[in-house]
Amino acid sequence: WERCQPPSHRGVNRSAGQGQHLGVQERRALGGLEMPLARREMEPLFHERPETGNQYLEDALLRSYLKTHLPAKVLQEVDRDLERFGNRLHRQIGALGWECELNPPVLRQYDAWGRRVDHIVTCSAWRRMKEIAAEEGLVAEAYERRYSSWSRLHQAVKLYLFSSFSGGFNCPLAMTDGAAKVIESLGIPGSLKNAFGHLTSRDPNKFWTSGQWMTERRGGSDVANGTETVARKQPDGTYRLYGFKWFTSAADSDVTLTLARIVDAAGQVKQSCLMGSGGLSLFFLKVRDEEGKLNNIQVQRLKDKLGTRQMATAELWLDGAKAELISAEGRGVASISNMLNITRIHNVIGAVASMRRMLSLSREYTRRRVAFGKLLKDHPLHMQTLARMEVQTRGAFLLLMDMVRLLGLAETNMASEQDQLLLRLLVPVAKLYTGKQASAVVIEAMESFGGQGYMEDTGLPVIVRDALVLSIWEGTTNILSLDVLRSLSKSQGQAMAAFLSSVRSKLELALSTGGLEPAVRQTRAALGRLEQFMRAAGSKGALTMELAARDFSYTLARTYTGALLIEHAARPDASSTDIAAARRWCSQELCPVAAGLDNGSYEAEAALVDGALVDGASPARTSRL
Ligand code: UCC
Repeated sequence: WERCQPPSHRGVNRSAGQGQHLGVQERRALGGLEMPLARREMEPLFHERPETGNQYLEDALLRSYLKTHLPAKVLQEVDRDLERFGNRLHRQIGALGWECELNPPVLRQYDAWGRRVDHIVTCSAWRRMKEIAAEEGLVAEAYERRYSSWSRLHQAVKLYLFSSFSGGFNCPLAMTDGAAKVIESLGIPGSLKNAFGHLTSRDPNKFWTSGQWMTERRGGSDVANGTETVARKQPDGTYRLYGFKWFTSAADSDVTLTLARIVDAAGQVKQSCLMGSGGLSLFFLKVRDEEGKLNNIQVQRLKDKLGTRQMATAELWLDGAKAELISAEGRGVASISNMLNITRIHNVIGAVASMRRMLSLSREYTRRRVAFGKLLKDHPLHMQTLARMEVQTRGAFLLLMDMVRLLGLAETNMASEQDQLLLRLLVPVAKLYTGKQASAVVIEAMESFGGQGYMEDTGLPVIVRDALVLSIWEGTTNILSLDVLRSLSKSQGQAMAAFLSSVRSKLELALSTGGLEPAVRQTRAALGRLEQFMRAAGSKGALTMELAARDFSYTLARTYTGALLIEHAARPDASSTDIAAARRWCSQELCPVAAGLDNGSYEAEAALVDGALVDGASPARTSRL
């Protein structure tokens, strides 16, 4: 059963008689038509459904990556687990994911007797996903660390396989993982031990999911200035939160982390909080009590979103919700950034998974669909389009793997200082770049199905809609570009040095591999131009770096990914397609920020023209007036 396949209870079951129709179609394509025209006109149009199987077994790049990097013993166990999981996704989980799509959550605000209940009603498949997530250890795996630093990678690979079949359940898992990470980074204080146990449990009866309530009515990027929620301390040391959370994803979660400003009895923000970023502090709270009653929270409404409709995103009033302060006062943003970095990694997982899923289906379709007398796979232009998407997807996949490899090292105290700086830099780089790649690739892949790709009941538009959020939530492309700059300035340039040295050492290893010379040369040249840019930008003001932030981040993404593709293609058992992928990736503009500097895009004057262009006014005309 496949999500791409329309479910039979929607009235269309195409599996019966498939072979017969293929024969008809092929005969028609080859000109061997036997039917009278009138009959043919009445005959329904049958397209071949793309059939994919075990996504783990069918993912050659994933398997070659694991074989190259995992120690033999770990590989053996992980391989067995992933093959089993791949079968489960194919046989069971995919169908549940589609059920989640067909039965989105609804808000039941009142019971039959007029009492306010604010019950978010989810479907049984969504609830089953929660159990499966626990059974499969989709969060637990990362915290048990049975494979030391490789546990994080094992977990990430399972999530990558799960993502496109999860019916949106990857979202609460991202936040649950982020919450567990925050609690772990606090040293698992006694008061949160129980919660940590639930969030990382493999027992479906104990497993909890977490939300991440950050966004308020005044906006989601500038969290410090947008947060109006206040926290009042209670005699027992807990707090009561009052405010309005405007976007709360997976609002059916058991617990959440959220931000608020601590105020005194007179409603004044405490002085100690004003020291930190925006005066916010981080709180943990349970959404419901033991009897299932909401914790002084009202659900105003569910959001009407373009995609991720399987998952309840709500507007919530906090009217004295009982909460526990878990950060130092005023250190809320810095503390929740541990969660953000994890959810951003999950975002990358989702991005790569959606690209891979669409491409798998698209590739399959080329082997079945006949047009102009031959299969799509025999049309060179069609295959060129798919090959370009494949190169993007491979690059994004290797970037993801490298990032989770570094995360695994950091979490097991095996990361060097350079590794840690690199990880901090790569998270926003990968999040912003793969978000954009995913949008472009899934839309292109949808087009590769022709009109069929646009049909709801193929399931393809769902993947497209769900992928479009990836460049928005968890920080938009520009916000993430500014975070790239933040990570560089915070490390006083050390993160950049770690980046350059890592790229160079990957290129060194590839020097003796035939066929990779052009790619190595292009990447080196890009690094040289990047360094030139850094020197030139260093003598300019902050505006230059702000205007360059997006192009600069794209440059980091492209050069680093190029180096990873080269490294992968330089291994002894690499294939000719590994080399081709590296060469193609590196033949694009790897250093767009150098071109932007050369043509003055980052000067104050350019910013004025940007404004005028957007306003629709001519600067010359404006100045005459
Ligand atoms: O909640 C959402 C949807 C949930 C769905 C999740 C599913 C995803 C999985 C998908 C699976 C397919 S969306 C809402 C998400 N919201 C955001 O991402 C917020 C976007 N805004 C930012 O990221 C901004 O850059 C802010 C809020 C971080 C900027 O705030 P400030 O106050 O201007 O930040 P500061 O003052 O620069 O930073 C405050 C402190 C600093 O530390 P100190 O004080 O020690 O110098 C920063 O270095 O926080 C530190 N910091 C960080 N540290 C800030 N960002 C980071 C970071 N990323 N890593 C480490």
